[in-house]
Amino acid sequence: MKTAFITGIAGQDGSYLSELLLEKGYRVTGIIRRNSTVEHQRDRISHLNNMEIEYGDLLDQSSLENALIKFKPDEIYNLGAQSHVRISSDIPQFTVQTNANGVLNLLEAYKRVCPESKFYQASSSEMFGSSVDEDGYQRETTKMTPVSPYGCSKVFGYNITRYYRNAFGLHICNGILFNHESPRRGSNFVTNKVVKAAVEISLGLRMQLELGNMDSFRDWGHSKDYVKAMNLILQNPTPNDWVVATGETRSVRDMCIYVFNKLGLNYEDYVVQNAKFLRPEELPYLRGDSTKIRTELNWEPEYTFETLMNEMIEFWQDYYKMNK
Ligand code: NAP
Ligand code: F7E
Repeated sequence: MKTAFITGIAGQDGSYLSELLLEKGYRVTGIIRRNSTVEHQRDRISHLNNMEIEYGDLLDQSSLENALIKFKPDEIYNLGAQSHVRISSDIPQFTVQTNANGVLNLLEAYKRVCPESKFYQASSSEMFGSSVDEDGYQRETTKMTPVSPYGCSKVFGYNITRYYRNAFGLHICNGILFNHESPRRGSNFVTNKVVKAAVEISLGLRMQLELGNMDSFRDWGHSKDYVKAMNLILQNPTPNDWVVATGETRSVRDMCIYVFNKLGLNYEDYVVQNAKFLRPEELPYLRGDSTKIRTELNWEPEYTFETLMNEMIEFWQDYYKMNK
């Protein structure tokens, strides 16, 4: 039985990855942060049994070392992060400490305690920032010109993991994942914010939805498909870096049109812009070329944009049926 150790285990991806690895027969372990209210902290993983979870923090290296000594993992998935791009400009230092120094803390603990394990780093398409190749895609070779504290912190995580791989011969891989969503996505990210609000409007529970920039484009996939890629990436005998994306891009406006139409509504009657949701610098366009992982590791997403959105709509409709 293989043991996996996951930081960010109670986050969106951590929860789907835990499900996948439990199904595959792994022993699943991880850390969660201390929080002043414990009630909702494990909501995304409370349906899963047999997980071994300790308190720990990417900012507290002793907690990372203790966890690795205790669990002796074969595979480490570093998913813990301050993952909200707009909020990263409100709390830039915390973002960089967690997403950059936190990676270094975990790498040092890993190198000392269990260097024979494999290490997955959750890198992001936000690292490409304003760079787009001439054919309109971002891929493994695209220049990285990040446009947010979050993007800058992830570029550090990407470079420092590559350094540890090259310098110390460690089995470290980066998944450069484009946006991926699900009903478990935090509802201050745009997909779940739009779907939740549109369902509430359709049920007469609210009148309006305030958004920021509706003309930025994103390549949206489903978290369930993307955690399969994370696991596949660590099974490849040679460590490497991989872009994971659908290859399709849509604007926030296109997404609103789809979701509101599906509920029999016209988004223009309900959506207004509020400058507080605009970003100091916007990343206008993301579209990933995932040819490498598709051809070399046979990864294919099962969800389409439409099935992803439909699942999220159904989730909120069921939620309000149960919580009238
Ligand atoms: P998420 O739902 O925000 O989960 C992040 C997790 O990290 C949360 O459980 C959070 O715990 C934990 N965390 C935050 N600060 C921490 C710290 N100092 N020490 C330990 N844990 C900490 O994000 P996600 O969507 O699952 O994303 C997973 C990873 O993939 C992140 O690294 C993200 O940056 C990266 N990524 C995501 C996407 C995407 O589209 N979802 C795309 C590319 C890359 P709390 O609840 O206590 O804050
Ligand atoms: O924004 C626009 C916003 O916050 C998407 C993270 O998982 O993916 C995610 O980062 C777009 C942006 O995700 C609102 O300006 C308009 O153009 O859902 P988001 P993100 O910033 O792309 C990357 C790959 C990650 O790695 C990150 O961890 O939607 N937008 N109006 C809005 N966005 C939000 N959140 N709220 C609005 O009201």
